[in-house]
Amino acid sequence: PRNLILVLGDQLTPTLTSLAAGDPAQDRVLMAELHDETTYVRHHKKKIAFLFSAMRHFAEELRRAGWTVDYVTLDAQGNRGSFTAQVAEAVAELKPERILVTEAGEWRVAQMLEGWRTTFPVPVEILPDDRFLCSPTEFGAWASGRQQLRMEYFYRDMRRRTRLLMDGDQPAGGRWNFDAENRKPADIDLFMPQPKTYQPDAISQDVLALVATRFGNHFGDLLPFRYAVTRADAEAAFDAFVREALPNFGDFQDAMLTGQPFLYHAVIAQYLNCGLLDPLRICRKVEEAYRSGTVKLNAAEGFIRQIIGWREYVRGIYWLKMPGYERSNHFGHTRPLPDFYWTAVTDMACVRAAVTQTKELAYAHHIQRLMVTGNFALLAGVDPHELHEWYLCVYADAYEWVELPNTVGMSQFADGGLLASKPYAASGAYINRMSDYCGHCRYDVKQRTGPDACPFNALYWDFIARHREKIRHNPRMAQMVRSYEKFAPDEQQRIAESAATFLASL
Ligand code: FAD
Ligand code: DLZ
Ligand code: SF4
Repeated sequence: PRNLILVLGDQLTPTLTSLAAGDPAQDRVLMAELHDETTYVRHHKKKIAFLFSAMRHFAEELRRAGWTVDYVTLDAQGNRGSFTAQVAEAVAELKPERILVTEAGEWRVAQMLEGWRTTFPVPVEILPDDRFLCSPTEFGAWASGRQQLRMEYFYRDMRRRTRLLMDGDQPAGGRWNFDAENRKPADIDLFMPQPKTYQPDAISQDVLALVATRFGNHFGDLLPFRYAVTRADAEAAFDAFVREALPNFGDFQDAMLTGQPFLYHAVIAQYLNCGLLDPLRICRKVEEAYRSGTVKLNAAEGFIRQIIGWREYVRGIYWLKMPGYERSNHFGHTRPLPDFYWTAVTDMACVRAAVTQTKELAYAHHIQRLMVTGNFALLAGVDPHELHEWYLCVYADAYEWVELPNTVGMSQFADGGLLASKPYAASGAYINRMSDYCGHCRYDVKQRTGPDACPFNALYWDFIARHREKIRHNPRMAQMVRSYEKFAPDEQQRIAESAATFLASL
């Protein structure tokens, strides 16, 4: 072949730049299921099964489009276990004129690709990934010279650039952001929509058998397996979301409800992040739903902000700060990750619900990740790097470029406030307001200290106390520091003791 085109597991997009630069008649595509990629963290079984099945279906899609694809399954004779070894073998065997690859999503793999320029005997061409709106270079230019990075201003630029929800040069509805209307707790609703599910086809069945034998000791339940694994099915799942759940997406974005893992969320990040869905295309569909009157502006705007705002912004921060960002630890936290992050065995009903559904589905929605598991780890002083590896491992949508800034920056404030303007620390009162978990809990959310008090309460005030010198100057935290300092000394004492007793029991 003229070109050897390597397609990575999260590049399942037919318009990918490396494919666009190639020619099906002359080039060879290489895709591989690799031991190293499944174990740099020991990913959830369902995540591996999802990605392998989506990769195999994509290889079929490429073959139908006329490409010759060498697809190396995990159990194939010639499987070499890593990108570098697999490509080295293909180069030796096929003697291509050059290697084409679209830039990698994560720093570790990007370094690997760069290294090939000197180690392989053929030229390596690394092409930009145009599935994102804002390139790392453009983000760097936006960030340089700013005192403070704030998502909101980045987002407005992306709205202007994409023309999404714009009326001339003004935002639709006269405001950029309708988040203030999105703070409602959810009620039990018999007609709660559910994400569209799919039965495993023959390809998925093969993958499920492989994952069961090869990754039996990884975290999480493999079955039932209900994710879409083709572009067409992922699109249909998204269309169903737009019809059924999007109308309520904004209103209940921060809500949590027992037995309802999905609420009005889209459950599409796993499809977007491996390339089955295109971010701009789905945002255009959402704008269309707003323009045609089927969803309100707060829902459409809230959704589009997550995609062209948050998703692009965290990726920009990732490339701006890597390498090194993964070791950020502003508060100097060192506690090992408690066992219940893996077992779900805890009396805290909110944590139990989040971890249980994570095991079952490889999914938890944003507020569960941020305000339950993330918040608990922050208050308990868990080592942010260990927590980062947990999030990277357990969610079907987790890739380092998006997971790391969300964990280290947004949820742990470990970057000292680069990404988020204040630590997302909260006591049980927040969880009680946004969910029905506390009603099912053995702890009392109204008590601050003592053996029956909600652990989040003492831990929250203890966190404020321990770190008050670091957070006192944050305008959004100063009030909490003052409140703590107004507590009587014996109350402060009880807080410290309650927190210490609970932490010692972990
Ligand atoms: P919805 O709530 O329906 O939102 C729609 C889409 O918006 C998502 O699919 C996603 O693509 C995008 N989005 C929303 N919030 C964010 C955000 N903060 N950052 C980036 N994109 C966002 N998201 C990942 O895609 N991968 C991760 O590994 C990941 N790890 C996270 C770890 C922590 C600690 C936290 C607090 C958040 C993390 N997120 C991650 C962001 C967010 O929680 C998920 O994108 C979301 O829960 C996915 O579910 P959904 O598709 O139903 O999203
Ligand atoms: C996450 C993942 C997993 C579990 N397995 C593979 C694989 O077997 N083959 C592959 O090409 N990619 C896999 N990936 C994605 C990569 O680890 C990595 O996240 C992306 O290539 C982004 O750089
Ligand atoms: Fe969680 Fe505390 Fe409520 Fe129990 S009482 S569910 S631990 S917030």
